[in-house]
Amino acid sequence: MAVEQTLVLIKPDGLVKSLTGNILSRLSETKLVIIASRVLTVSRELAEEHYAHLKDKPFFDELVHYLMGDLHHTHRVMALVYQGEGAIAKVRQIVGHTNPEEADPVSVRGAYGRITTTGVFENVVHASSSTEDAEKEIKLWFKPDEVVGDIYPTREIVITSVNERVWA
Ligand code: IDP
Ligand code: MG
Repeated sequence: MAVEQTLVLIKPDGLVKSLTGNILSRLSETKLVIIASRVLTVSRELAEEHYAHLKDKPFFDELVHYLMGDLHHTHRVMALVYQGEGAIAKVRQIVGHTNPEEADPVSVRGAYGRITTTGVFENVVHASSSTEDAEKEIKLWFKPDEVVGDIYPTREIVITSVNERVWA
C-alpha cells in the first residue's frame, strides 16, 4: 500500500458539539501520523475554493455558510493532515458515507451527523477522497512550512516587502 496524505477538517458542528477529542480518538485507530494541524477562521473565498466542484449544486451557498461557521455561531474549523499507508481509504472508512442518514451508525458521520431542515448534510468532518483531491486540498489549507516533512515539491520565492501582523 502506498504512503498517502489526506486532509481532514473538523467542521464547525464538530467543534461546537465538542466532538474534537472524540473524532481524533476515532482517527487514531488508523495508526496514521498527524503531520499538520491548525484551527482557523474560514473565509468565503477558502470555503468556495474547497467546494468548487459543487458550485452548481442547489445546496452550494448553504454549504459555504456551513463551512464558514455561519450556521453554528462559531467561526472555527480544525484542519489536519494525516499520513500513512492507505491513509485516504482508512480515514474515509471511519468518517463514513457523505449522507449521515446512510452512513454506518458507528462511523463519525453516522453517529454525529444530521440533515438540516434546509437539506444540507451537516456531517461533522471532511476527508479527502483521492490522492489528487488530497494534494489540491492540502495545498489549499496549508503552507509547506506548516507541514512536517517534504510531501510535495516546493520552490523558493524572494519577498522584498511584506506587511505582517505581529503581537502588539
Ligand atoms: P464528501 O464530503 O463525502 O467527500 P462531497 O460530495 O465532496 O462529499 O460533498 C461535500 C459536502 O457537501 C458533503 O460533506 C456535505 O456536507 C455536502 N453535500 C454533499 N452532497 C449533498 C447533498 O446531496 N445534499 C446536501 N448536502 C450535500
Ligand atoms: Mg468530497
